[in-house]
Amino acid sequence: MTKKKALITGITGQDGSYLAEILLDKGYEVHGIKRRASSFNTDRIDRLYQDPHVDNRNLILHYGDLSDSSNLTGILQEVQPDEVYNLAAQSHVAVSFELPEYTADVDALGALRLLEAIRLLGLEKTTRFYQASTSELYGLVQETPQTETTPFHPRSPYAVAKMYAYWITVNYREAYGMYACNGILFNHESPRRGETFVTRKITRGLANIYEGLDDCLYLGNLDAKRDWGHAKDYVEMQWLMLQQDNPEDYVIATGKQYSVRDFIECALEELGLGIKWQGKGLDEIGVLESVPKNCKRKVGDVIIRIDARYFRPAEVETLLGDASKAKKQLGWSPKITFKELVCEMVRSDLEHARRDTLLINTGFDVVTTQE
Ligand code: NDP
Ligand code: GDR
Repeated sequence: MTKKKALITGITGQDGSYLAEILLDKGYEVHGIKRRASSFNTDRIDRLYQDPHVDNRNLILHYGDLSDSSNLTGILQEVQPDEVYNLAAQSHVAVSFELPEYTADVDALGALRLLEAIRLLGLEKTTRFYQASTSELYGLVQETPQTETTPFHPRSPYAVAKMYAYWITVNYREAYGMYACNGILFNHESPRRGETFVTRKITRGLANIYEGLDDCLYLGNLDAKRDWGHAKDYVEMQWLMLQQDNPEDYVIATGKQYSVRDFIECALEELGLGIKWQGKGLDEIGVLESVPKNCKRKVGDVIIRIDARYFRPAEVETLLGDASKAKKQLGWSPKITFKELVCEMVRSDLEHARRDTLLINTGFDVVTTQE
């Protein structure tokens, strides 16, 4: 039997790495697009690496970029994939205010370039397409919880670009009969989450503080509320959406909401640290109230401060998803709880911090940075 072929854009990112793993487990031949960079950018998938000199590889990487249509067309022509997962994006909401045009090019037109390449190559009846859509589309929310029918009101260049990608996916489905779907995914995290998203910034920052590698964590809006799930649970859904009789769009969420502050408190609990919040607004601080024996910090240390630079020109204050349609039609429900997610991320970052401490203690130079 011939193997199914999948092409993943954004394979080097958080979701791409988990999706590649599950597709390889399912027996797919997985092709991924990686960007040319001046240093290695494949750490999340290095464990899956297969030597290009070996025959019958199941994981094949191609250099590419969503801003280059000739490159994308060439890869699609060569691979002739059964399924395309478009996960590549400039995915940082705050950064999109600084790079609005680039974000539009990659996140909006990138999806169009792929769809158009599929169509021009005559693959529109054979290649299925998944678009990584986002709860950021809801932005200034019109109803709670958000479902597939909740109106959109994007609040950032990122979300506006993703709104184009959402609609162009729907349009190619309607216009050309393509099997093309949007997964409207709410925030999902893991130990592989990029270090500048708030969850990973918190778990990594607090682990470094615990180990004495850093003094203080600087954050923005602690009262923003999100519906946080685990990336592993969510990539299974991305695959399921392409295995149905008919292409449809689905919300993927846990249906539970926590604030950034709740996330911090859960992470502190896992570390055995107690803090008290003092002050208000930009002057709010988190002061250590209790520390376990092996922690390198002491009671009274200020370990959290607010920095205005982390506030966005337009904020998404609250998101909460209703994934009833996915539960009913696809039989999906998330398995990993909020607490399990936070604990897994904290434990993983504590391990990294301990490795760095070991290196420092044996004379190596280790620099920890925050952004
Ligand atoms: P990441 O930021 O971890 O990964 C993004 C991927 O896109 C990386 O592989 C990156 O490459 C690649 N990429 C960026 N720009 C380009 C480009 N110009 N051409 C080709 N590849 C590019 O994101 P996630 O894995 O967290 O998210 C996956 C997708 O899902 C994204 O589209 C994101 O917007 C969307 N999404 C994510 C959610 C989440 O909570 N994680 C929720 C809803 C939607 P490199 O490694 O070289 O930087
Ligand atoms: P988000 O994720 O914008 O929801 O987009 P992020 O983790 O960046 O922010 C979540 C909330 O936390 C607040 N916040 C901070 N955020 C960051 N990054 N850094 C801080 O220091 C900080 N302090 C407070 C933010 O203001 C925000 O309210 C993610 C991305 O993965 C998108 O690609 C995806 O589409 C959405 O999730 C769903």
